[in-house]
Amino acid sequence: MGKPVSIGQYLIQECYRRGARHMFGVPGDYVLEFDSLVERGPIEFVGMTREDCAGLAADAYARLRGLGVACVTYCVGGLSLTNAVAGAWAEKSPVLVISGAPGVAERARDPLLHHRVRDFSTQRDIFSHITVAIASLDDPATAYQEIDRVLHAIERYKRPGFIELPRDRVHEARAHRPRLPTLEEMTDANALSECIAEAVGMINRAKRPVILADAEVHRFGLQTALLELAAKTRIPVAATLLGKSVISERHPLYLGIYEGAMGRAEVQRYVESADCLIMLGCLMSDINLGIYTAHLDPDRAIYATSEKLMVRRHRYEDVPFRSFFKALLNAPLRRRAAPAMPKHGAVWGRQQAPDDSRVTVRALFRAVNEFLADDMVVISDIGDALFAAADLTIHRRTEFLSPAYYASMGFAVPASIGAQLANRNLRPLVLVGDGAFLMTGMELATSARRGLNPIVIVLNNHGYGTERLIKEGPFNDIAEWEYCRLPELLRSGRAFHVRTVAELRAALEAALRNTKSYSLLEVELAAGDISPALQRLGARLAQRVRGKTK
Ligand SMILES: Cc1ncc(C[n+]2csc(CCOP(=O)(O)OP(=O)(O)O)c2C)c(N)n1
Ligand SMILES: [Mg+2]
Repeated sequence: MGKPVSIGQYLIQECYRRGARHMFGVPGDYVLEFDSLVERGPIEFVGMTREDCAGLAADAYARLRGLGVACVTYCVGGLSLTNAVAGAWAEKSPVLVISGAPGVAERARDPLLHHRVRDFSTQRDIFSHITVAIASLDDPATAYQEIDRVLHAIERYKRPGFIELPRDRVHEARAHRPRLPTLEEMTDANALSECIAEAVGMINRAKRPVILADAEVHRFGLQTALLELAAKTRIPVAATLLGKSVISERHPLYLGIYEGAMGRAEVQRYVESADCLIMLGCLMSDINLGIYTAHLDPDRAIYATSEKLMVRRHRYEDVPFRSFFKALLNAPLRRRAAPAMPKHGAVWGRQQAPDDSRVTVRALFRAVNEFLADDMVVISDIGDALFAAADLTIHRRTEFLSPAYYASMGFAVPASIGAQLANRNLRPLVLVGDGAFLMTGMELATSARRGLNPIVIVLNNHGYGTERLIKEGPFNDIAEWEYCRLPELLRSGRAFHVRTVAELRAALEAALRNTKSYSLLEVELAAGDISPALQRLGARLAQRVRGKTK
């Protein structure tokens, strides 16, 4: 502190201090000066083919490391990022967008500089709707505080933030002394002790409490605390679809995915009959709540997130999620007898289909479930790739990533790049529909360039299967690619065309051995072959689309 560093250097330094070792982006003249500063510093610039893909990679990176950074040029780059940033907002992912901008001096006569839309502030105005904090570093006197303010807000709410850096401010420098409040300073101690007393009384009185854990436990890095809480009290834990793998799915106290009537009946029964439901970091989204088939009674619930803290009908202000979690862990909660847990049925069938039979969704997911290894992170795109994956058993915690709430197609392939760069010990297993692959699958070019080795399974059911289920029509047909020729085009990678169960097994084994490049498995499925989870969801969605909801 105190030593003047330039605005650009300070921005890089603060991103690095918060865990970023990579920045994802595409260069452009308004950001080149900053890009070249990044190049000389400790953060590696990862060039992607498109800005939206850079945003998705930064999102996955953020979910695994606590901060992901996308760095792009003015408007043409930034505005292409908005959908990815909207997803990061909706699903609480701490992404920082850094956009270059015309220099402050260049704007004096209001010129029509290239990439400008309406006003020089238009890009900022748009981002102000989808980020938790924005700043334009026009004024060197306040730039450092502004950087801190945005990064602090991202960290506090696990939502994206946006910083615009005019190209003539990158090397400006001023001395500065920013100071941000600590967690203790943000916490109202009286409110905390009162709410903990109420929560503890309720939990200790309960005969059958259940914890329902969701994405915020993951985003705030509280997975170990969650395990301790469960181990200490022996309260069983269910997860939501968005929070899937927040706890190892092999943990003895793990109940399964709760998603109202969309999920497994035994999990629904167990969770909904609890006399105290401790909801930690839950997003009350339609998919998480099984298209609102969930029956969760607020009179029996403790509801804690970074934005709201309720014990039954009582609301407590100024108690950050992390403070509540820590205090609950240290509170005098009683230890219970080991609970009777519901038995998990064999979702994918006891036996694999015969070798020469055609691959079905069931056979595919059964094989993938067995194939999963400890060092894999499963990344599911929207479509049956996600719904079927709900029933995969994830071995360790935080090894399942998906856009299960915002549900924007095209997440998985770019996200696999962010995930693998966030943790080089993880091997991504990407599950993606043919429709979603057409959107962003070409980003495999970046995986190839960087020698990454994801195993990408394309579920080729010849079109928008999920949509077909809701309403069939020619708009659900898509182009048929020769997926297996991608390695030829990209001059790297291996590809396998899979039609039978035997071919599936052989391709998975070969992919596992191919550690040097990506492997792509095009799995040929019959149109109309869908997972049981999607069958339930599709029926429900179709009712809603037609306006018939109960
Ligand atoms: C960006 C985006 N556009 C459109 C949709 C609407 N949508 C939801 S699922 C789906 C079809 C997905 O097709 P595919 O990836 O082949 O998976 P499948 O449903 O066949 O399993 C579409 C078009 C969306 N979710 N996101
Ligand atoms: Mg499809």
